[in-house]
Amino acid sequence: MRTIFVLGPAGSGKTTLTHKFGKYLEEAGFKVTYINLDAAVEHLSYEPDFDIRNYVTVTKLMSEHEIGPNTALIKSVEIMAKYKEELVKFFSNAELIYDYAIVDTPGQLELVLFHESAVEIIKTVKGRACGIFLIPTDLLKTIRDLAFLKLLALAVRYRLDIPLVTVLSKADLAREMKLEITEEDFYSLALDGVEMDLTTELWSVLRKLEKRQRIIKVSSVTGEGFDDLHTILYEIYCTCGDLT
Ligand SMILES: Nc1nc2c(ncn2[C@@H]2O[C@H](COP(=O)(O)OP(=O)(O)O)[C@@H](O)[C@H]2O)c(=O)[nH]1
Ligand SMILES: [Mg+2]
Repeated sequence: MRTIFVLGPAGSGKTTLTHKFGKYLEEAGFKVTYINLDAAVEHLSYEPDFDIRNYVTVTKLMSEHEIGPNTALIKSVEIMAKYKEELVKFFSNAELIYDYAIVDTPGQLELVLFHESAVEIIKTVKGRACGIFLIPTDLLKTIRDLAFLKLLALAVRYRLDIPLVTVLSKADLAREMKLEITEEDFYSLALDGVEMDLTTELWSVLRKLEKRQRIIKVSSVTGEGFDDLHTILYEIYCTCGDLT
């Protein structure tokens, strides 16, 4: 079984992609299981086979402990980690039945990245896991946005230590979108007020990324890019050896 963590900033389309890409894989003949790790979500468009809300919900934490949403979100991730064994059990049963497990992660990316408990959950399936990192079209307006989000994708990969496919989500919202950064484009940011030393250092990282990392455009509304996404995921699993 291949486990795909769907990651990205709040509102980037994680839940919708989990649902639609899952259906796409099912229509292609694969057996897919859906996992929801978002304890704050109220409505899901798909039916999860494992739902963290059976163990913890942010709404309940807020009323039981009389705490605000941010404290409750952090607490929910800590509580989630206590149910790690349930998830491990779920994965080992699912392993025998399904080809793919798609994991919808908490709305806020920082909950996944900043809290060891969330990273621990990903580590339980590490080795057979990969991630899809969503950059929503509506967040991409300038070269600086693009550079920042590419560097963020790299930081996410470093933090979670799993292979990561970077995807431009909601591609149906903009037909023309430049996804490559040239040296000239990047250095023009220095004219725009970004410190030259920082520009030079970041460019040396980005230059290598530009060669290696292809961003694919995906829309969960039109299904655009799903074939490409599937191919790239397939390649990741092949190059990483036997992850099944
Ligand atoms: N146009 C468009 N909207 C999308 C797409 N994917 C998600 N959305 C919308 O973006 C909003 C946030 O999506 P959601 O899946 O809940 O994001 P999440 O917070 O990352 O789970 C919702 O209103 C979705 O209908 C897409 O591919 N195209
Ligand atoms: Mg969501």
